[in-house]
Amino acid sequence: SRTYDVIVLGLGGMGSSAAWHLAERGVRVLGLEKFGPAHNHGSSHGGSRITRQSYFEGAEYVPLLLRAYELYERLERDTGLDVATLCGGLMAGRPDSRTVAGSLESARTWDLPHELLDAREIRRRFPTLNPADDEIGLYEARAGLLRPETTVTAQLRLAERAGAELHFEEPAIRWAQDGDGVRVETAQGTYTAGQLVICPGAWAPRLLADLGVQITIERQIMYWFQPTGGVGPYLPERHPVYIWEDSADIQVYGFPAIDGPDGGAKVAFFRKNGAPCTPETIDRTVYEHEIDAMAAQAGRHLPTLPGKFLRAATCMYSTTDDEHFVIARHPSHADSVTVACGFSGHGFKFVPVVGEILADLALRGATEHPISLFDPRRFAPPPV
Ligand code: PYC
Repeated sequence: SRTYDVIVLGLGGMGSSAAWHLAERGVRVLGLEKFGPAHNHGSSHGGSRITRQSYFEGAEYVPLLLRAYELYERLERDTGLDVATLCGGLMAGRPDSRTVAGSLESARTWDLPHELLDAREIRRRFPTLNPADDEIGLYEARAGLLRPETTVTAQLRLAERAGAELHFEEPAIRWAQDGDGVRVETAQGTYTAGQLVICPGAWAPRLLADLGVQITIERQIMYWFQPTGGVGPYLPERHPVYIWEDSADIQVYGFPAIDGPDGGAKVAFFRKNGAPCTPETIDRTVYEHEIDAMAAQAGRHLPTLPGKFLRAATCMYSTTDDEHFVIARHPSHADSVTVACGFSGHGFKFVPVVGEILADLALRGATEHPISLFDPRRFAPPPV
């Protein structure tokens, strides 16, 4: 068997970041990935992901976002790739909606630059958007979008440049603790290392069966429509990313048109529970009734958007019961295994900082980043 300091299982958004940070710290890294580089079988594809700092999911996330933004810049500088477009973002809904009130709380807690826009001002600044009179929006100029495939490519490139050995199309068959370290078996061979970092994405229920965390894999759909009258008003120079809350379980989110005049604009449901699935059983067909429901919901807020349906694609969320992440030493293998999973549909914007945290945990057993919210032991049954 071949021996490394650290093996990283899974080279999607989180694993490619871990491989990058670990390799830059000078340790011998092996990365193993079931598919090819920056593939579209998991949760890191579809051309765009929202990034934002006034975080309605909790003010605890903000310091991690501030660091992630620094790292987007480093990724761009060191690779020349176009990772982020900070075109601005609008978090819209009624003033007491979680999307608006939670974003405002984070903005105030961390003194983040933001503006509160009433319905009339939203319509004036962004003529494509049509809020109801009782809706408002928190506008954040530093919000925007990340290109997930480009981000993963940039992280892989920097990992390799720093000396990581990356094996694609080589799924792990099993991993196990092995003396003081770990052993990973694939069809090609057996590898050993002092430390294992597992970034399983939607494969978490199989690869982390003993973690003690319930993770539900959900089928999600992304849609692209060509707006009536063309993409002009949707170009990123003029159009923000947005998350629009209609009710506790209906949030629509979308992007400016980043794929040229014929590429349309992407829109999707955020918090509409997707059908539970596995990576093997997910139904990749998108049905007429689903497209109609998306067009109807998007049309309420962006009347010209669902002009013509162009295409749709599926991806997966890995959702924990409280929708907070899991990033920690594995409670049952605390000396040698670190895990990052359960990103619950809102993790991609954190990828460069999650890799930094994983490198800290794998090499030092601790990190200065605030991660107590992500401790898997929060789900442990209370002692009897
Ligand atoms: O985290 O901003 C986000 C997001 C939007 C849609 C899904 N996640």
